[in-house]
Amino acid sequence: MKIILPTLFLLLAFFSVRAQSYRQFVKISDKESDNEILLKAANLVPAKRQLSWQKMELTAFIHFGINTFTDREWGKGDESPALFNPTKLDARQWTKVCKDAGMKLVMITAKHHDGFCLWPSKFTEHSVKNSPWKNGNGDVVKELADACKEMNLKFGVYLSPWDMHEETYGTDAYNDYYVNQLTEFLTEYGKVEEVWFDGACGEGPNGKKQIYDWERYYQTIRNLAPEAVIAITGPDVRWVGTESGYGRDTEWSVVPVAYQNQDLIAERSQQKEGLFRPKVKPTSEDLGSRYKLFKSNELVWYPSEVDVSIRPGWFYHQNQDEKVKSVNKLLDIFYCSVGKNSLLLLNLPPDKRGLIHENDVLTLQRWREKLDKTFSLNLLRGAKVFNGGAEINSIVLVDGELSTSITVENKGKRIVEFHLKEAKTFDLVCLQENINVGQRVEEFNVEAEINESWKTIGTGTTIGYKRILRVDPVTTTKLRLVISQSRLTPELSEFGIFKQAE
Ligand code: FUL
Repeated sequence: MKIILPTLFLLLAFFSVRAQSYRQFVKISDKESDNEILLKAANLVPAKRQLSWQKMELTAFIHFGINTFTDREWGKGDESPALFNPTKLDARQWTKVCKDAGMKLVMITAKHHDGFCLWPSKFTEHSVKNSPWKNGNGDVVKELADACKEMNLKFGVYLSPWDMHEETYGTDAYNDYYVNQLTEFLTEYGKVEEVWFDGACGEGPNGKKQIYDWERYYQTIRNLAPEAVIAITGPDVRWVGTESGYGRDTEWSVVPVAYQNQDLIAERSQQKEGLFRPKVKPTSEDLGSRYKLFKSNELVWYPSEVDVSIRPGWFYHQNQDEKVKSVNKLLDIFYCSVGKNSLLLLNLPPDKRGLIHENDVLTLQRWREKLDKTFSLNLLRGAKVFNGGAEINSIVLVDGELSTSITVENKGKRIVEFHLKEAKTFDLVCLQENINVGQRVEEFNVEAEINESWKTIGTGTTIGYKRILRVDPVTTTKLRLVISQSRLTPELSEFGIFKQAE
């Protein structure tokens, strides 16, 4: 007993400290010093659902609906369901294309701003049930949910809060309608892992705008789908602020709580049809640097998602068949989203047949081939690794496992050095921080030994979940990472060098 009680006490103390320091949200009082604030920021971590979401890296958006048939980007809400008539709809083709491209989740616009529902909702007549497709017996959402299960893909839903068709829009009854639809969705189609709330908010059929009961929507999701992240006008995933495919160079997953404000998000979303250019320049705004944190009184783990379409529009338009983004453009987008501590949500809009068009499929295949070739081999495998001058187990940084990491030692400078057996040529440097314990690195250099002296070949600010630097091709046997500024001891999880496929 003498031993057990103190041990129990110690264990309890340990877990309560952990519980205190490992969390997604923290308040800051006026009395706290800058250092205390930084420590708090550095100890924030993703929730379990945010971590699984982040690790997916690539997800697919499917914009499909009445607009596909009217050739519009935004409907008006008065379209007849009779227009919805795909001739060859095959959700398995969508999931195969997504799986082959390396996507981990597929998210469908179950309802866009026009209010037309791709599933036979009990709460409205404005749905596939009144369309000629499958004589009104079809259910696009079910077909996709089933195809995702078969392919072992996660499933997500975009349910536009803005509804130009629903008569109750603009009244309290609309919040009931919306919650009913969410409930239908989250109870009848298996597991949903992302719910995407659009920022666009306009007038309904009565010319009124809706006051959304966000708290109730969120609570419904937390009750029915606790593992789902709620994105954009939601608490778990932040919209990067552009629809261009390009994220920020400095991307913090810890930001002031103010960035979760729904009105702010809505205001910055596109508010006019056809306006696809970013309202916020991707690099113009610094969200989570020290200066921003010091002025804030609440901080939160709120990671960024980059959404972009493979075509100029979100919905399919035949006249954009030749405007599918090129393989190189998509690679650039990959490096500037996944490679900059964001997740990429790439839109692949099915055509009037109900299939992802051949041009999009071909581009995606080529894109995937290039990515696979590029990342098939981490050229650092087998290298000796030195942390603060001492040799360490060489596997940890190349094992592809986020949760295994090293604490980068501070011996005057924080340096991790790599010695290769033979010279290698590379033009990509890929770094990951162990975000299980937080995001900490604020500034780093990558240096290579060239003609017996160290030369900086790349520099960066944040790393976070993943940072990929594109550098001029370098051939060397020795390279090192120098972390010049960090909020707390950096925990480096992965380090890789790769050569981009020709
Ligand atoms: C925007 C919408 O207005 C677009 O139509 C599209 O759905 C995009 C993903 O979000 O806010």
